[in-house]
Amino acid sequence: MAKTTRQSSEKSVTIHDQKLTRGNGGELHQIADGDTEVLTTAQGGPVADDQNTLKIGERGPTLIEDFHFREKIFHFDHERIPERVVHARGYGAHGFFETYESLAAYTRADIFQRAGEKTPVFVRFSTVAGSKGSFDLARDVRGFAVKFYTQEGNWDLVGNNIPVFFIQDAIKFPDIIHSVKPEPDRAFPQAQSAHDNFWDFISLTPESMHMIMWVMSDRAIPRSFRFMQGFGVHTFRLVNAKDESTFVKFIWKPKLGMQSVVWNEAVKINGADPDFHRRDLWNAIQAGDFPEWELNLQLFDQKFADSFDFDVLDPTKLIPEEILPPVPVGRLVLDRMPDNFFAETEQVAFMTQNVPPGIDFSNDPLLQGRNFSYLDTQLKRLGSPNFTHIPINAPKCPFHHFQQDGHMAMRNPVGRVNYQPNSFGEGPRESPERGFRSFAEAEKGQKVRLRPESFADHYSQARQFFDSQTAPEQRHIAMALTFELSKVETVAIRERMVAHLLNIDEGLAETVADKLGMKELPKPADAAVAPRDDLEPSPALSIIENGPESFAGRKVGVLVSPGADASLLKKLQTAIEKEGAVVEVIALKVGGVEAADGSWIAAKHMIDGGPSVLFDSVALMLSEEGGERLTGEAAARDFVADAFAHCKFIAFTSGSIPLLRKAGVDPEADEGLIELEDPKAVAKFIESCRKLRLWSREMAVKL
Ligand code: HDE
Repeated sequence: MAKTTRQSSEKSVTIHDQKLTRGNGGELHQIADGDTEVLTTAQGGPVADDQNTLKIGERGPTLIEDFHFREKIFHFDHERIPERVVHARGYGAHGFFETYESLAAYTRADIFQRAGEKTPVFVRFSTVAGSKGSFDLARDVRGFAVKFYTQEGNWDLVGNNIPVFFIQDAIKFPDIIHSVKPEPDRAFPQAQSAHDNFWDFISLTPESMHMIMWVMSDRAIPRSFRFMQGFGVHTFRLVNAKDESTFVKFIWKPKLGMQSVVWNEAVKINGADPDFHRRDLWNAIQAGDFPEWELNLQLFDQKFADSFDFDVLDPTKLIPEEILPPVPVGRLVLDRMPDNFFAETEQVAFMTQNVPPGIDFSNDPLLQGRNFSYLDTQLKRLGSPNFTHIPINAPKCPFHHFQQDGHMAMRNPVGRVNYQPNSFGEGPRESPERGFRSFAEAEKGQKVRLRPESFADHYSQARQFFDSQTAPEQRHIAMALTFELSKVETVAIRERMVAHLLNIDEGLAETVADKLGMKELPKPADAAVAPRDDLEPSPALSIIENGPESFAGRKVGVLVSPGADASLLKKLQTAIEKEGAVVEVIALKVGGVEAADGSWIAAKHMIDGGPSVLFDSVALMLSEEGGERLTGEAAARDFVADAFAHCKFIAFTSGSIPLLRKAGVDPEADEGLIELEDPKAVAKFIESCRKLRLWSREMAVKL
């Protein structure tokens, strides 16, 4: 038996200016002095020892009487709440919405009455399929949920970064989600649609084809939450004080323009930084570079709805901006991160049915179904009907009702009267004037389970979306479909998908079939309505056509070696920062390098920890000797080869040429490689960076 050795007395140690005391077994205790708070139990009892359980003798059994230990472990055991069944992985921020002009002609919603009015908001971005701990750059739809704390109650605009959806009726939601989630017997793949079940369901669901074009496009691999659009998806209604209704579609447009990554890059980012998107939002907000979006409305009346090519209640269709131009009505600014992720981002409860007076629903069957689901899901996740008592969910305007009691009730009514009508003259009353009045739409018809015929054209807008993409974007769609279907083991599913693609674009179908190694093309899928070829392309649907005009908000990775030119680096850094972008330095050692002039260049990453996929552009600032040295480093060669393959702009010093060559990159290959020979080259580099990527290189690198 090991012998217990009791140390003679407790010793004091100082670690990072903190005075700690060593206990009997050498464990460290942080002991309160006059200035610090005393650690307590949740019941408020002061704690003497937080390092050791209560035992009989030093090496004896633990006592059940140890209430401090019991409470600590009990609480820990219950720390998790169920993750969201969809959109589990998310990241949120606080901010405000500023109304540009009064929209009183269209809506009596208080938030839209006064120009310049600022309304507090909380926004949560998310992926859909992956669980809470999955990686950020999955190929997936992104949630874009906004909670406006208006003066007349919370308004939740629970949207996505894609304006259409997979299904037309809410009853199919559990099926589509089951199909994309990990397969139930094997519990994989995580956060990926590239598997049999998903494509099996999709290939049997023609109404998904429009959405599939979006999900296979670069929209599903955004560079940042800050560079993506958001959409309310459904047609909603605005209702004015005279109870007149106008249909509306909601669109968020990022001030910094749109940007996505390429798939090969996404795969590598997931390994290098699974938190890429949340880190990006955190860093931008902490640096005071507050992301902004404009809220745009597409407003239309019944006459437009009747004349439009598709049913405005069908959530698999959009209204092209060229046909119905969106009107900017306000801006959203995110300027503060939550103090606590769990309290706010995890516990926030968005609900489509949270609409203030003046905003109303349409009969879109998906929206109608959502209005049921979101309330229900909060009870499961947050565990009590009192989830509105949690500060992030509570309205910020006065509220009065007779709801009471239940688990975790935090606000309890005072006084005798908890009902109405009552004759004691107490408590709140209804207000027909101020209160929510549903738009009095006339409805008639038989009770049926039927899909309207006006929802039956599943291919025309899918084709229009594909036709509206630039050549590189079309290539990306073909490559994404090929990649995803290559992971599908059942050949019949691949064939069924190609049969659908034939109804969208023959060239696309042929490319995918060829890349899948299919010997012959299947027959086109049966279409309930023949796909149209007369829809004009809509340039608004392309990311590349709607990129930013500046490089602001982006990031340059600068690889340095010992002996680098510190003054050139300074010039480059100043120019990049003037553009509103950020520089991060990468070196062989994270400590940094000594520059040619003897100064010290600090690095943020060591080369293995800072691959070029984390940056929008790169600069190689290597000395002659340093350049040679780095040719022997696999991570340095990957840094260059990836930046080139991902069509990034690359600035380089002459000392970097050996590394470029070793990575298989000809320094004169194209105009995206910019040698930093003179100060003018810095300006040229920045100007190039504004284009984000040199897409013309893509065919040469054949990603
Ligand atoms: Fe959701 N969705 N959804 N959804 N959804 C949820 O609610 C649901 C749909 C969206 O950051 C859940 O609180 C049904 C479309 C976002 O917390 C759940 C249907 C759009 C978020 C739910 C849809 C969305 C959710 C899970 C088909 C874009 C995350 C957790 C009828 C317009 C919100 C929760 C956040 C979350 C149900 C379809 C967006 C289960 C039944 C279409 C952004 O209630």
